Amino acid sequence: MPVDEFPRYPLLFGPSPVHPLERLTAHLGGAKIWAKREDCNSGLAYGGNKTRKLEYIVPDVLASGADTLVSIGGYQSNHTRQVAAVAAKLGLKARLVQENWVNWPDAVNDKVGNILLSRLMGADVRLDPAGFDIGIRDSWERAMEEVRAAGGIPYGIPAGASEHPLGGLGFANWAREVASQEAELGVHFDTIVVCTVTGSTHAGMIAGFAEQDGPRRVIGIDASATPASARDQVDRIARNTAELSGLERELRDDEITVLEGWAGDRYGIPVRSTLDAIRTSAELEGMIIDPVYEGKSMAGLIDLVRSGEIGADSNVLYAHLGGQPALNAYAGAF
Ligand code: 1AC
Repeated sequence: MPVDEFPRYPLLFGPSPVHPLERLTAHLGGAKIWAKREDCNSGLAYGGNKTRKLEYIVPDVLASGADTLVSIGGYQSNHTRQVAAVAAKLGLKARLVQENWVNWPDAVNDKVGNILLSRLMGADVRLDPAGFDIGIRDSWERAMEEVRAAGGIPYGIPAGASEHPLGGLGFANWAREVASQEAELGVHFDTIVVCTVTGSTHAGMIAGFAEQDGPRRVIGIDASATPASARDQVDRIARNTAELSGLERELRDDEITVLEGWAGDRYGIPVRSTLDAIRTSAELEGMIIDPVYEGKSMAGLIDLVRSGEIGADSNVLYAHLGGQPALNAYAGAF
């Protein structure tokens, strides 16, 4: 069934803004760069990419009769913060497993930023010592059991909502939104640059753009530092989402591009190019990006434009996914 026929619970202000990054474009001296801002997409706890995905999951939550959303991420998970916000908005409880995904020495890493916001919104936040993994976790399944044992009705949302069967639809719809914004602006974005970790943001875009005509590359920049698993996950979710949303052909392998080289050695640990990209974006555009996701995808974009891999005649749309609430946990890096 086409994506616009799926039930959707509105959580966004409307289409997220698209605007040119003129000083960054001039600085790099190549392709024209624009941004589409999921960091300004909603009034729910600063919004972000997961809020868009949750629009398609909430109808299923409401139909299930659940009273508790159960989700998982790192201490500085944007996803769990957005789940906490949606739970607050719906009058549900949130039980969050916050794993120690990033061995980051800042003493307030488990106290400020995303995790602080989740606590403020009344979520039951439990720290777990397990390290980074994008797959389905026992701790998350145990949390659901515990909610059940206490008489609650859990609704499980996996990390990044990515392994959820409806997790790709939000960004399949994003692709449609881009097409109508292109018509309004009179521009065609031949290249999309997006950060990839758990995969459903990137995968949804691939499935959504596959319905449209016109040459377009969707370049996922790996920030997981486990690019083989990230690529497998993007591939699988893109194909599932394409099938779910009625694409009448198989996706081609060349539609699934995950580039590595900007993640450093570990998820969540910024490297020199990450910090440079954060400063460049802040100093030239006043656009705040973060050390875990957008700092890495922006570093990729900068190198691809400078090297000419993205040609000077391109119009590039940079997907800002809204990771910046984690910044305070990284004060030591600056
Ligand atoms: C990893 C899913 C992810 C988050 O915010 O927890 N982006």
